[in-house]
Formats: sequence, structure tokens, C-alpha cells
Amino acid sequence: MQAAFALFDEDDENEPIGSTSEGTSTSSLPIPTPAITQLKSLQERVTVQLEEAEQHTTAQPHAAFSETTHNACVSVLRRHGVLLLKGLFDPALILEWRSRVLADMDVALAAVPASADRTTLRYKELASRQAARFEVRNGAQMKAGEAQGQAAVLSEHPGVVRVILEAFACPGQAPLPLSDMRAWRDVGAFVSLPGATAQQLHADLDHLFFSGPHLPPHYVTMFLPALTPDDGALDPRVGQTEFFPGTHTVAAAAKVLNGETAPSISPQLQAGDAVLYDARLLHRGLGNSSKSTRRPILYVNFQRSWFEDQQNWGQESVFDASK
Ligand SMILES: O=C(O)CCC(=O)C(=O)O
Repeated sequence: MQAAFALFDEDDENEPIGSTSEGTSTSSLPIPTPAITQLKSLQERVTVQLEEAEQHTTAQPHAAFSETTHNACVSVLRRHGVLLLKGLFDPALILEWRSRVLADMDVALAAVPASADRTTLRYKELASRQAARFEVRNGAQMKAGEAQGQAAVLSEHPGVVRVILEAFACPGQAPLPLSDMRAWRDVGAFVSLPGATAQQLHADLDHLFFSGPHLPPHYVTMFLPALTPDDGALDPRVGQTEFFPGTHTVAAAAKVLNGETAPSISPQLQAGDAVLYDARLLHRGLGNSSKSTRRPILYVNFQRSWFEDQQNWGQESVFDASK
């Protein structure tokens, strides 16, 4: 089963990429094996190449997608539970958000009472994601970015919104109307600090039902890595997020959680690139063994309007705790 992810074409599970009629010949001639270069890697299979006009340029920022791109995105997200889009956003915008996140994190960390265990913090502005990893939200700089409309630029990307509305519907049915989706208006972030170890494999949300047919996603997260090649995006020591494509189904996730090996990808992405993933997909943040590079990832969540995330974000402000 593992090979099926890596070797077979998107549109036809049974057709190895690069196979030709010669490849299935029954003659006594040696059967030509497809050249390794013809086999798409798993990462390529979950990546939709944006057309030039769809990538961010100063002339045309954040454009809608062509029908071809749109259909490919919906198909990849449904089938693999994860979709990579390179060059989607203006790197300058992402880097501005990065500065906001790091500034807010520093201020919040400085306010944490000295006696507090930094691996279990649960404040309104700062939560631990195990040692040397934090989730940052609701900070003053980030709120200022939202007030200036900079969060809406991310959460209202016309191409992304249309893809998610269609992925939320059952295949063959009309895309959902915008009123059936709630995009969080606030941007959040994860930051792994030097010394962070790899996270436990996890999904952000449970399945709604653990039996019955596979349902469309009810929650999709967009990750926006926020490093450039100049400041560590391509340095493997800084770490990436590891995703396990296909594990957004109950059966595939159960196998992996029961110890079966499964193919994964750990794409080295840079500011401007985006990952959309079904919140039921297994993934984890890898460790950060760099000397001094902090690895921030922004996120924006899109959910069905009826869904309530039961995870409790801390209610107490770190600034009240420090008084
Ligand atoms: O740090 C990462 O790459 C991902 C973090 C993550 O998935 C989490 O904290 O839930």
C-alpha cells in the first residue's frame, strides 16, 4: 500500500507514472522499468504548481485560480489531505507577520512568572506546545496587523477560499456557499526555538465519526512558514513540519498510529509558500537543532460554520498572571 502513494498517478491509482505499452509488454524482451526521473515524488504529488499569474507578483497580488489549478487543488486536498502551494503570498507580508509574532512572543515570555513551568503554559497570548515550542496569538502586534486588514489578505485569498469551499462539499456536489464557512479572522503562529525536539505525531482534530464513509473535511488549516533561505528556511537543522499524506482517513491514521510505517514529506518551504491540510491529517513539528534560528509558522484556520473547536485556549492573560 505504501508504494501506491509514491508510484501511481493522480488520476489512476493503477497506472504507474511513466508506464508505457512497452512497460506492460509480455514479450520475452526485458521489461523496461520507468526511469526514476519519471516517477513523481510524494512531495510533487501533493504540490500544485501555480501558474505565473496565480503566484504573488507586485502587479497582481493574490489572484484567483484558473479552473485547472482549482480542480487540481481540490483533488489533491481531498485525496492526500495536504496541498502545497509555492509562491502564493507576498513574502514581505509574511515577514512582517513574523516580526509581529516574534515581538509578541518575546513580550509574553518576559511576562511569564519565574516560577511557571514553561512546558505547560496556557495563557491567552501564549501556550506551550512541549519544551521550546510555543503557540502565539492575541498579541498587541498581531492585533494591530489584523486591524490594518493584514489578516484578511491571508484568510480571504480568493483561490484558497474557493478550493476549501469545494473540498468541504461531498465530491460531485456543488461547492458550499461562503456562509457555510468560518475563516478565523485572527492569525496565529507556532514558534519552535533552538533546542526543540520533534513533536509527537498528532492530528489537530478528531474525526466526527469513526465509522461509516469517509467524510469531507470540516476544518482546514493553512500553514505559512515564515523563514527565507537567507535566514534558515533551507537549513535542515531548523526543522520543518512533517506531514503524512493520506492519513486524514480513519483507516490510514489507525495504521500509522498502530506503528505501521507510512510515507511522509517534510517540505522545506519559505516565506510566501502555503500548506493547506485537513485538520484530521497526521503531522508533527520536527526538532530545531540550529544554534540560534527560531522557526515561526503562521496559521489561518477555516472551518464549517456549525463546527465548534472544543480545544480550550487559555482564558487568563499572561500580563494579569505576572501582576
Ligand atoms: O512546528 C511545526 O512545524 C508544526 C507545529 C504543530 O503542528 C503543532 O504545534 O500542533
